[in-house]
Amino acid sequence: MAETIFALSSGAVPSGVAVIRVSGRETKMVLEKICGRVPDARKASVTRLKDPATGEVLDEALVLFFEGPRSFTGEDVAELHCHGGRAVVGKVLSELGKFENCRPAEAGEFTRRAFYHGRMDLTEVEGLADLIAAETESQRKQAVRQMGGALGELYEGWRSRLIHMRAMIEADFDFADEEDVPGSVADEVWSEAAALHGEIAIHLDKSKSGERLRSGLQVVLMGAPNAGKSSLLNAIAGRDVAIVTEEAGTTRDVIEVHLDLGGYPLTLVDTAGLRDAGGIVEREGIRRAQARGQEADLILWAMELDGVPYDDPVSGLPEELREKIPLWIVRTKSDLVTLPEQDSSGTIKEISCSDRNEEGVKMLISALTRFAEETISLGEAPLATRERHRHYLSNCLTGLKTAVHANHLPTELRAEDLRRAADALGRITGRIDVDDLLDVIFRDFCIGK
Ligand SMILES: Nc1nc2c(ncn2[C@@H]2O[C@H](COP(=O)(O)OP(=O)(O)O)[C@@H](O)[C@H]2O)c(=O)[nH]1
Ligand SMILES: [Mg+2]
Repeated sequence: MAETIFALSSGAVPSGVAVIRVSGRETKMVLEKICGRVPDARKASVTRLKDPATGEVLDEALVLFFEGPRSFTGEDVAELHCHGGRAVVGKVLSELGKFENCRPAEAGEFTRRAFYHGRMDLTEVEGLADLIAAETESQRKQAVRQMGGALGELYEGWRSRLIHMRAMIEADFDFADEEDVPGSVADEVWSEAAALHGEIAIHLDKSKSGERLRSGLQVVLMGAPNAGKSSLLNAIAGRDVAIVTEEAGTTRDVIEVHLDLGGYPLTLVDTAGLRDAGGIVEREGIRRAQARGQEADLILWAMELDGVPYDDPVSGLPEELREKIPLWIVRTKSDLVTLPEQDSSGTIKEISCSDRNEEGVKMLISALTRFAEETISLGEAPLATRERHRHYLSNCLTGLKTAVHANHLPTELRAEDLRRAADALGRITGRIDVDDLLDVIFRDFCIGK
C-alpha cells in the first residue's frame, strides 16, 4: 500500500458536484501542492485547486481532509468536491496522476484498504456493496444493518464463545492430573457447544430468506402457448415489455421485469409456452423456460379460464417441477367467460384475471406482494445474505457436531474440531486467512468505492 490512490467516487459526470477521493501517504503532499495547504482535518473549506506547475486555477472546490486512522480507509484521505463537468474532473484527475507514487484506484480499492486497516470486517464490506446495489426499501434496510456490523457481531460473538469453550477444554486437559482442580468442566462445555449448534442451525435455516431479499424473488410465468402469459407480464409491469400476438409460440426468449412490490424485490419472468411441437428456436425457448422454472420461488401457471379440463389443471408442467416449487394457477382471459369460481384444490392458490380487467391484475399483484412479505420479511435478527456465509456456517456446524458427538475420541481431537468451527466463522468476518476470498468479494465493487 505504498502508493496513493485516487478516483472519482461520485456518479457519472456531468453532474452538479463530483467527489474525487484520494487515499494514502502522499495525501498531505497532494493537498499542499494542489490546494496550497492541508486544510484542518474534518472541516470543510472552500479552496481554489491549482495546477502545481503553472499556478493556473483548475476549479473552486470544497475540500475535506481526514487524517488516518480516522478515515474511511484508515489512511490519510482527502475529498475534493469539484464541479461535475467532464473537463474539470478530467483535468483534476490528470493532475493527480502526475504526482509521484499516485495512481488511479482499482475497483473496490478504497474499501479493500478499509478492510486491511481493520476499519470494516468482510460482512460490513459486503453490506456496503449491497447498499450501493439496493433497489428496494427492504434491500436497503438489510444492507444498512449488515454494513453497520450486525451480522459480523453475531458471528464474532459465536466465535468468541467457541474460543472460550476450547480454552476451557484445554485447561481441563492440561490440569487433569492435578488434584486441586475441581471436577471436569468438560461436560458443561459440551452441553454449551450443543446449545450453540442449535442457535447456528436456526440462523442457517433462515439464511435463504436473506439471500432472496438480496437478489429478489424469482416468480416465473409458465403455461401453454397463448395462455396469456406475456399479456399478464405486460399488465403487471404496466408497460409493453413482451410481444403479444395470437400466434402460438410468440415468446421464445426469457423476459424479465424487476418489480418493487411494497419495498420487496421481485423478478417476474415470462417464458415460452410449453408444448411438444415447434422449431429449433422455440424448443430452445422451452428448455430455458423449464430451467428458469427449476430456480423459481413461485410458478404462476397461466391457463385460460375456459380452457383445460379440470382434472389436471397443470397438465404440461414437467414432472420435476411439480410439488417441488410452489405454484399458483392464474386463470386468464376472465373477460371472455363468466364461469362460477372453481374451488381451489386445497394447496394450490387460484386467481382469475385478465389483462383487460384491472381488478384481477391488482388482486394478483397484492397476492404477490403478500407472498414476498411472507417469504423474505426482515425479522429482528440479522440474516446471512450470501452463499459464502451459508457455506462457512455449515462448515462451522459440522465442526461443532463432530466435537459434541465424538465422546469416544481424545479431548485434543475434539478441541481441534472446536477450533475448526471457530475458524469457519472467522472466515466469514475476515478474521481468519481470507486472502483467497478477497478477489471474489471486491470484484463486485465499482471504481471509486
Ligand atoms: N380477451 C382476452 N384476450 C387475451 C387476454 N390475454 C391474452 N389475450 C390474447 O391471447 C393471445 C395470446 O396472448 P399472449 O399474451 O401472447 O399469450 P402467451 O403465449 O401465453 O404469452 C393474444 O391474442 C392476446 O391478445 C385476456 O385477458 N383477454
Ligand atoms: Mg408469450
